[in-house]
Amino acid sequence: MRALVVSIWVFINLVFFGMCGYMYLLWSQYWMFIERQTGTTTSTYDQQIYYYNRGFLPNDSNKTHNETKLRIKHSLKDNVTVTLIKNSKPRFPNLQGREFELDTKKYICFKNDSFKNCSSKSLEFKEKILKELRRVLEDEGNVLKISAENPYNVQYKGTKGNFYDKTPKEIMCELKKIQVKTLKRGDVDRGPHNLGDFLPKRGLFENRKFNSCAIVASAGALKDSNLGKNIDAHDLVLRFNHAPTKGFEPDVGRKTTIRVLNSQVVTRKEFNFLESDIYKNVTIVAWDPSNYKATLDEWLEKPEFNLFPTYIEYKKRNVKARFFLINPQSLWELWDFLQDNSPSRLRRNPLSSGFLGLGILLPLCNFIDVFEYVPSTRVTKRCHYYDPEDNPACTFGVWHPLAAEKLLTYYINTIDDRTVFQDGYVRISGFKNVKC
Ligand code: NCC
Repeated sequence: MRALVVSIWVFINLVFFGMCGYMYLLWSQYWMFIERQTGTTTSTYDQQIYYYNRGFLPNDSNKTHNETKLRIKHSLKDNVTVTLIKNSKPRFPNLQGREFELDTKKYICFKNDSFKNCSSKSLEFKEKILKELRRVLEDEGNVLKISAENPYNVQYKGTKGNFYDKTPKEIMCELKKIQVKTLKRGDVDRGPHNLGDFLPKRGLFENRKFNSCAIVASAGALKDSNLGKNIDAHDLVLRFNHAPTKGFEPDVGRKTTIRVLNSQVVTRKEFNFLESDIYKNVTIVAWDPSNYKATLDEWLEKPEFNLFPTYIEYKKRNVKARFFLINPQSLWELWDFLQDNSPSRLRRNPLSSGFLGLGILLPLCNFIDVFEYVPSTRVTKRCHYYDPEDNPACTFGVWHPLAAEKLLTYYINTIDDRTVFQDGYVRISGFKNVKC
């Protein structure tokens, strides 16, 4: 009898405390949601989104509204009213946990480190960085923490999966089905300003194959990396946007075969696209996102940044130039692939140029070394190797689903962890070597 009373007592207590815990969780989530709506959150990643979109932090009151407009990107168009967020303390503990500790020096191997010691440093770092990427990915999927903006009207109808449930080979086989297409002359029925007349007759490197290819992410971690010679030893080198080589050769090399540019770089005055030498004597591949379901014609009529006049002008000035435009539908095919293989909801924004670069090279190369995309022990808060600005969002992602891109890229990597986390590159097999 006594045992029965005790059991009932324990049971009632369990139910009571369980319910209290559950209500506390709901309550704290609710207040975090309210804080987000009223713009008083201090979540590190939310601040970074703010920073990323506007170019300064919420409490940086020196910036004027005009500067704000200049730095606004993609979906936040000029008529957005920007309200400065007050920097307040959260009323409830931050359930996201601490920001990633970017003091990664202790994981760097030195000459006098034994092989074993270096391997364990690499392993420790790997666990830390992957955990952080996973945390960001989970946060992105939590609509209570992150805004559920959907500027491209993405209507994903697939089934979210988890790449960990598949083998790297299965992932590669799925990826192999996606063809990143560039527009050819016949694809466009003249189009705006007779664009069709200026497009190349063939696709990008249609009849060429390369053995070794390098993708140079523009990450701050390339600074002092001394990777220049290694990068230049590849048959093809792909770089992004306005990332320079001049003055940075020891770290990033001097060879450039392809430059992948987002449409801001092609269209905005500050990048001086038509004049700058950086965009001469290289193959250029530019991309601009369409709406998720848009047809090619709809995009041609209404690109996000109007890159066609500049495209045509460039082709007029450089008749033989190899300048390609990505078919925007390929961007969303890649996005679908990533969402099909990510357990949580991805940001409804296009992938970064980095993952697109990989998609472009996979059919062309025997193998691809991707430099400082999966962060190595050199990672700091620095955004780019060519610019002293600190912004960890560039590495972990806030606008593009970078965390998902990087986790998946690491999963299909074929080289040892020491190379990935100490030397700073992953190696991905070209499609030719993937037998499905
Ligand atoms: O910064 P960005 O990217 O030009 O970098 C090119 C690619 O390198 C990888 N990267 C970069 C920095 C970092 N710390 N880690 C990284 O892994 C990413 O894969 C990235 O794609 C872009 O993708 O085109 C992007 O372009 C910039 C910007 O438009 C251009 O640099 C021109 O100024 C975007 N930033 C802003 O618009 C503020 C960025 O969102 C994406």
